[in-house]
Parts: sequence; structure tokens; C-alpha cells
Amino acid sequence: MSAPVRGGGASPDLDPRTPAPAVSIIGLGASGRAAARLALAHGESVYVSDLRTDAHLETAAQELRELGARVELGRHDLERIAASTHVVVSPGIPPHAPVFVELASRGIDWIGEPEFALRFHTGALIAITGTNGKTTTAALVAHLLKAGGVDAVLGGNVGGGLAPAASQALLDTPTPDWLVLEMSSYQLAGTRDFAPEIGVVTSLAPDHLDHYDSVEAYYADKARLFGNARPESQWVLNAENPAVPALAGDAPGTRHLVRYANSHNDGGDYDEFIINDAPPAGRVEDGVLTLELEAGYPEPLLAVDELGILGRHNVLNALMAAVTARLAGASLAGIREGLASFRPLPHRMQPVGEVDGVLWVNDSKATNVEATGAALESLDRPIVALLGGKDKGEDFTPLRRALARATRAAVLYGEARLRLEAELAAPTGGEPPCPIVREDRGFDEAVETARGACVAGDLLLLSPACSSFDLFENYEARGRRFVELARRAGGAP
Ligand code: UMA
Repeated sequence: MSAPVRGGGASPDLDPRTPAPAVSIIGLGASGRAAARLALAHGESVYVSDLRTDAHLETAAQELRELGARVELGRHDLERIAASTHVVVSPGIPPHAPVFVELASRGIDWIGEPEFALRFHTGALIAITGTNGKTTTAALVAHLLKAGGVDAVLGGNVGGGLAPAASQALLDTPTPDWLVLEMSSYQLAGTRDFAPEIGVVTSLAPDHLDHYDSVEAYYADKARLFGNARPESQWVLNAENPAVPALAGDAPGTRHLVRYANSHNDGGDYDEFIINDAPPAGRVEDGVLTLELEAGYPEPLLAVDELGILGRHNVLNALMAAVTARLAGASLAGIREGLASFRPLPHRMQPVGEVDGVLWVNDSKATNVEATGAALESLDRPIVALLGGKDKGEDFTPLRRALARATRAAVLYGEARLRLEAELAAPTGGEPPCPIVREDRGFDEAVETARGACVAGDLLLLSPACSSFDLFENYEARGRRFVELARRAGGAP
């Protein structure tokens, strides 16, 4: 373990019979529990604290106490934390939370849970970040590596029971050749020595404006992916948006750009990112997903319509995952097989079932404008869209064009519905806005209203562009409700 934290020093009120904990962990959610277990498994003394005191947390606390940790609910003992060798902070704690103010005022350095986990990792690291697509791409990378004969384990921000926190992944599989981590901007904020062999940026757009003071602050955390870049670093970048290669700045390493079309140097404003005029390392050529990691040696993979996932943005996710897996040594045959066998993750453009000739698609994970825009632009059937939820303050007007082009109607619901209506219904002087229906009742009623607006052959798409916390515990619960309603309507299996 590295040097003790700055500041703090011996704490006057620490009980001399219980030595200061080597590791203090703030937050007893999935991250805190995993970090505590990893530290205990390596013989470290551990102090965990969480401001909440509910029964659910008390159970988790008791389990850790039985493993030898000190766990305190209802407060953070800053004296005890200041005396620790390491302070590990959970990613979801907002930057202006009082505990951060306290840590700063005492000059106490801290790290994030993935950073802590990586101190126990002996293999190589693939880190995947991005505003959208990072979970699907991370799961695809792990899937392709396994299909391609490479030892790998998936962890990090994924959540939803699909993969563990980084620390838990290393407890489950202590010495994987490759650790594939989905990294949120919150988790990147807590990195210090973090240096992936392969880093992936799937997309970049404003998000989490309720957590960050500005988009720039959000992007600055994303850019920490490149914080310890070396000449041998490999970067897989979605060059459809020039802001993505730009995020890498002049970081050392090799850039592998992914674009949908092979039309490199099409005069687009990303040209400055084409390195020595090489064609994109990942692209669609004549309807076939194609790799070209070595200029002049293209490797066709499979046809777009053989992919098991929906939408143009998922083709890009598949290309980024294939480039990444190839860089990590997966066989071409394994990558082909993995791309054909991969199935959508829950709540990500997940086809749910047909009701009266209408396909219901659950994209509940689309909690921001860019994700919903990608969903609307990626489908080739008329759509009735469900939009709404908690208002995170994002500008909805970028959705106007996609809605006007692809949507029969948009049904607006939840806390954000009035602002959605105001920003989407006003004429733009271009094509007429899509028909808007504001549903002032609940989610179920909004789904029923949307269903009534569909005709056979349409898609009923839940891609809300907002988080779910106004009506649901999380986006998974919102997605599950949508699937349940589809089942009741006679659709989902
Ligand atoms: N807390 C304190 N003191 C405070 C504030 C909070 O003790 O001052 C406590 C809370 O009471 C709570 C704990 O901190 O018990 C919560 O920590 P957390 O929000 O980090 O939750 P975890 O369960 O550890 O989940 C986190 C990620 N959550 C967030 O970043 C909000 C999970 O991502 C991730 O799966 C998990 O770590 C394991 O890596 C979820 C997410 O929504 C899926 N991520 C965001 C996203 O994807 O958009 C970033």
C-alpha cells in the first residue's frame, strides 16, 4: 500500500486499544462493501462509514463487522479517517457533499473505489468510459475476449446485477489476465495511478448536470482516462463525434478511430484527428463490420444485420468492442462468433415483444438527450416515443429534429413533461415538430396513451432522455415496469 494520507496525524480521541484503520471507506453502497471486503481479504484494518442508518444498510454493516471491519452508520468520523493510510470514497457522493469539504479542509487525499481495487490487480486493464454506450461496449468487450480465448473479467460502473464493482470482480477472480472496467466520470474523478493498457471512449455529450457545476467539469473527469497515458497506451475512440478524439488531446499512445463509414477525410471537421490518413480502425464497409488495425490489412467481421443488437449506435459500440478485443489478442473467429451471439443488455434498446404488430423497445437506460437522440436515429420504423422523468436540467431541443423525422408522436410524462413540451412543441422554422401528447397522470397511463397512438408496424420506444428518480427507484425499475406492461398487453414472453 502506498504512502499515508496527508494531514490528519494521530487522532486525540482514537481509542489506543483499536489502532487507526489502514483503510477508511466512505459510503456503504456496492462500492464501499466491495472495497471493504477486498481490503479485509488483504489483511488491512478497515473503517467504513455511511450517513444513512436504514435497516438495509444495518444488515450490510453487520456482515462487514463479522469480517472484522469497524462500521459506523449515521456519521463519518473524520478523526478516524484522517488517521488512515488510505481513504476510499464511493463514486456517487456529490463533489460538494460536506464530507468532501471536511476532507479538503484537513488536507486529506482520497481515492475512488476502482483506483483502490487496481492496487491489487496484477494483470492488464481495459477501461471504457463515455456518456453513453459504455455499459454495452464493456459487456461486449468481455464477451468478445472470452469468445476469442482471452482470460478477462468485467466490473466497474455496470451495476444492475450485470457485473460487480471493480473490487468485487478482483475478489471473485483475483488474477485475471485482463480486467475490463466500465468507468463513470464519477469513478474517474477518484483515479490517481490509473493507467489502462487500452482505453475506450464511446461517446461524449452533456450529462449529470445535477452533479457537476458545468459540462466542462464533467468532461474534465472523463479526460482523466488519459491522465497517465504512455507511448504504449492504446486508445479506441468513437470518431463520429470530433469531441471524442479531442478529449485525448496530445496524450501519448496510439489512437484507433471508429467511424460508421469508411469515408475518412470526407472533409468533416474531425479530419485533423485522422492519423497519417489511415482509414478508421473500425468501420462498416459494404454493410460489413470491418477492422483495419494495420493499414492495408482490413479484416471483415460480419454483416450489420447479423448483429444481435439494435441500432446504428450499437453498431459503433460493436466496432469499438471488436477493435479493443483484437488489440487485447482475441482471435478473429472468436470476435465474429461473439458479435453474432451477443444479446442486448436489459434496458438498452432491448426488444421486449410485439403487441398488435407493434414492437415495444425498452431503452430505459437512455437517461440523457444524446442517448435518446441515438435511439431515435438508429431505428428504421415509425416510432411512438415515451419521453420524461426527473428534470436534470438538460436542453431537450437537440431532440426536435430526430423526433420530427422518426416519430409518429411523442408522449411526455413525469416531472420534466412541461419543459419537454415547451422545448419540443415550438415550431423551429424547419420541418414541423412531431405531434406531442402530454400525459399528466402516471407512467402506466403514459404507456397506455402511447400504445393508443401506435399503428401496426410501429415501434413503441421507451427512451426517456431523463433519469427515473421522479417516479422510480432507478432506471432498471422503470424498464421492468415497461416490460411488465408489455407482458400484460400480451407482448413480452
Ligand atoms: N453517502 C455517504 N455520505 C455522503 C453521501 C452519500 O455515506 O455524504 C452514502 C450513501 O448513503 C450511499 C452511498 O454513499 O449509501 C452511495 O454510494 P454510491 O452512490 O457510489 O453507490 P454505489 O452503490 O457504491 O454505486 C456506485 C455507482 N453509483 C453511482 O455512481 C451513483 C454504481 O453506478 C456502480 O454500479 C457501483 O458504484 C459499483 O461500481 C450506478 C450509476 O447510476 C449504476 N452510475 C452512474 C451512471 O451510470 O450514470 C454514474
